[in-house]
Amino acid sequence: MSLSDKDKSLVKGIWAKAEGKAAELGAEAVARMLVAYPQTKTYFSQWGDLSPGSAKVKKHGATVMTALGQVVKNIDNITGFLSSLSELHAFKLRVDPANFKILGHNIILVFAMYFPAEFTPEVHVAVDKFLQNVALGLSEKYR
Ligand code: HNI
Repeated sequence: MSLSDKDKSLVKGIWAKAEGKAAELGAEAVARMLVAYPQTKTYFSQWGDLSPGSAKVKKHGATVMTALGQVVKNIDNITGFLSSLSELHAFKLRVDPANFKILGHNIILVFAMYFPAEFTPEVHVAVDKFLQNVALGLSEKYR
């Protein structure tokens, strides 16, 4: 499902609003993923404390959102841009790609929480498509 020009501009627009709070949004999304979908915790067992607000969870939230911000800047070449991260998640981290959708869901949720006025149905569709493309891009090397 490719992104239309309108989708791309809506994604860029909401991202511009989110950018200043990217670390906070990412931490919230990752923390919620770990609580609401506890099967995702297996990949982070070496971290010890996985509770919301823990230092590692905060840091990883910032890492993921920074990467997503870079994807937004490369929105015309999502799969190409994510190729090395796909390789890392596939062969080194061995993350089941089903989890990319789970994190995407939590990211959408956090956008809706933080930007209730701006997160219109049109923005929702655009961000959802964007995150589906990110999940596809990250899954590219799993073959
Ligand atoms: Ni993910 C590390 C980006 C989803 C498990 N992940 C990273 C890094 C980036 C990143 C960037 C740091 C790479 C490096 O050190 O070079 N991850 C993303 C993005 C998404 C995503 C953009 C989806 C939107 N990762 C997931 C999911 C899981 C996941 C859904 C598991 C549930 N990622 C990991 C693990 C690491 C990781 C595990 C290593 C963490 C560490 O520091 O030990």
